[in-house]
Amino acid sequence: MRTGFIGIVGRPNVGKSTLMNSILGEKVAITADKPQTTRNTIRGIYTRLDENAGVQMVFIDTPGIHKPHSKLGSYMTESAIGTFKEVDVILFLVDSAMDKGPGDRYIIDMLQKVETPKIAVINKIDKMDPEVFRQIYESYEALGTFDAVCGTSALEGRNVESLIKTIEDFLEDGPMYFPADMITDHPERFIVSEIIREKILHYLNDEVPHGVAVEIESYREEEDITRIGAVIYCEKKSHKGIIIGSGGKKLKGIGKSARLEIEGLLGCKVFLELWVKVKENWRDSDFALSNFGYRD
Ligand SMILES: Nc1nc2c(ncn2[C@@H]2O[C@H](COP(=O)(O)OP(=O)(O)OP(=O)(O)O)[C@@H](O)[C@H]2O)c(=O)[nH]1
Ligand SMILES: [Mg+2]
Repeated sequence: MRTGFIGIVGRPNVGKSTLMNSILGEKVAITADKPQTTRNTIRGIYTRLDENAGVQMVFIDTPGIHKPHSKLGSYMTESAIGTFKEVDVILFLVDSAMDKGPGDRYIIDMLQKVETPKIAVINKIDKMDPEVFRQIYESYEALGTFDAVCGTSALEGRNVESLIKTIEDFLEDGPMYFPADMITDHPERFIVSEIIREKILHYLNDEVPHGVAVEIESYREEEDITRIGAVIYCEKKSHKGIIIGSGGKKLKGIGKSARLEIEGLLGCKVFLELWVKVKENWRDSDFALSNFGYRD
């Protein structure tokens, strides 16, 4: 059986989490049309059992690599870069925006120093002019840094199968790391807190969601319902007001859409209670970061 760990790295917002979900055929990582959505490394397991040769790929979706402005940002970028040497294959994702701008160049320079097999994945081909795609494709081939170059649409699932085949070529025989039916090894509580954070990212704009952390305070599984209490921490009093919204409307919307998705995940009825609290500058507090799980 061919098995291995595959790191998905790149600038923020290029579609790393969407690609991992598309490969898995299930949503494990949250996604949003905003940079710096993913904050931790998120593992997703793809297993295919064949009679002769099965495969298990453990994907590690990472935070977008960016110039950090807080301790949280440093943690995010460091945890992404830290995967380079821990995996068997690296997928470097790009899109057409800022093709090989300073952000991409910075990552490529680092990747050049790493021996691990590397695949450049040009994502979002669904909204790319074929000529632009051809140019980006050829420029990545010409770099000589990558062992293969692919184009995908993670959103539409285009070329995802062929990317899986390409990854397979770089894997060697090895042990199965996880049971065949396991899709992630993160606890449900973590996924639940991420779903709530995703809805906040979807409902709110500007700097508010970037300063939000979600902590699950209580989690009680009863016979026919799971009761979850979560605190949404934000950095400013004014942000608290925005999250709650007039007459509590925003928070209600966030809570309802989170609850519906959590019910789908857990397969049971969910009672979700949300509170909003202010914790000033938590993104630069070592104590808060480790409480929220943003430190090792
Ligand atoms: N059109 C198009 N949009 C895509 C594609 N893949 C991802 N997106 C969109 O791009 C946005 C960012 O996707 P994410 O998967 O959250 O990106 P990411 O690289 O994980 O972002 P960070 O976690 O912030 O680093 C979302 O709005 C996705 O729906 C694609 O193939 N085509
Ligand atoms: Mg992501």
